[in-house]
Amino acid sequence: MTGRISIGVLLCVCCYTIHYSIADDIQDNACYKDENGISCHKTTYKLTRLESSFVGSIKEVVLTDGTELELKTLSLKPLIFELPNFLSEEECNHFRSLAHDIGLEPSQTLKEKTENTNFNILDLDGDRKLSVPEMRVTIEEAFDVYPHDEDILEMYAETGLDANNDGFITPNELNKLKPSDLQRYVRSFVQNQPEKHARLSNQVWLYPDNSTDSVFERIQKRVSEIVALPIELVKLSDFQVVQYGIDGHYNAHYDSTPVDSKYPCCVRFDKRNCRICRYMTILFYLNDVQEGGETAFPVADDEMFNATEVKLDKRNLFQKCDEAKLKVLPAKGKAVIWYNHFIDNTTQWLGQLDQYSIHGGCPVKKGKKWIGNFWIKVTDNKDEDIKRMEKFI
Ligand SMILES: [Ca+2]
Ligand SMILES: [Ca+2]
Repeated sequence: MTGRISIGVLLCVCCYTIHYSIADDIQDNACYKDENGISCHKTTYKLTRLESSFVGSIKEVVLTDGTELELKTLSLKPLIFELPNFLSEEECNHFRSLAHDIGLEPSQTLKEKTENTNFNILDLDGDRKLSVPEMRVTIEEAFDVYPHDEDILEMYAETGLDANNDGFITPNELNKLKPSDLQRYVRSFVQNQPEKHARLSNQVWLYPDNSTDSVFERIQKRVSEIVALPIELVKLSDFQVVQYGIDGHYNAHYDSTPVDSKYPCCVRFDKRNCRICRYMTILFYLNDVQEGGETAFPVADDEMFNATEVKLDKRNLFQKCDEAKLKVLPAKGKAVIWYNHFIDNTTQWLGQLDQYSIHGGCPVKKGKKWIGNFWIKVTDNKDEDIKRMEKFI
């Protein structure tokens, strides 16, 4: 068995207002702010990160167009902020109607789409056999399907995989099952159980070829100003609108991937032999949800963070949303922003993935939920990123 062992490596809730202008935070003297957002001289490009000293702090921000916003810190690990009324009612409606006109399609994760017969067997405790939870997590990671422990036992009974019926799968027992047969079993298992998919929603990419409209341009500038990143970098972002119906959810996941020298970061929509790299996520709520649909961060500011425990017990938000350390309530126009990565000290560019940034969408209980995902994409190749940014200068 090829084992892979995964080892895990005073909330102050009060309101405190700081009068603040983003201009004070702009990268350095080589950057400036005008009605187009933040611009910098290309030799000085570096990533920046907003600062916050405690959870609950509120900064009042005035944008160049006069818009007044409140930036509230929701968590430090990962660094998360919320901004009520970041989008106007009209802007929310604009994105929804555009998404509707283009047409939304069922969301499918990469693992659901592709043949996967070369997956990791997750023997988390290293005892060279798979317990029921370890098999469950193996299936979750391989196929983005979330069975319950009882489903695993049913699978053993139906396939005869657990030959000696002791609830553990040894390498010998596992060898009798072909990966392609396991994949077939899992796909047929999940067919009529939509809640056991990692993700249940419809989605559409807006502006995939960088074509844009005046509303979107306005939002890009607003994002650039708020997060104090160059407008040219913000313009490299992807924007996706997602709609969740009743029971619609997205189990906890990372929006980005750990640094890995074997796989470079993907550029735009080319997803072959590369990994997805998104420095920041800016999530917009495009409507008010009647009930449910919170954005959950299972381990936000969790002093007891343990990567193995996250894998085993914290990702199934369809079942366990209430156990999340932080749940953000949807509200039309609100933006939630967080950092998926740290900044690399040497390059001042994309650094390590923040393991605390795992998050997802709780099931919608009543009504519909519409969101926009705005991902600030930064790759591990700064020079190439700058070349791509230059076409917007
Ligand atoms: Ca084990
Ligand atoms: Ca056995």
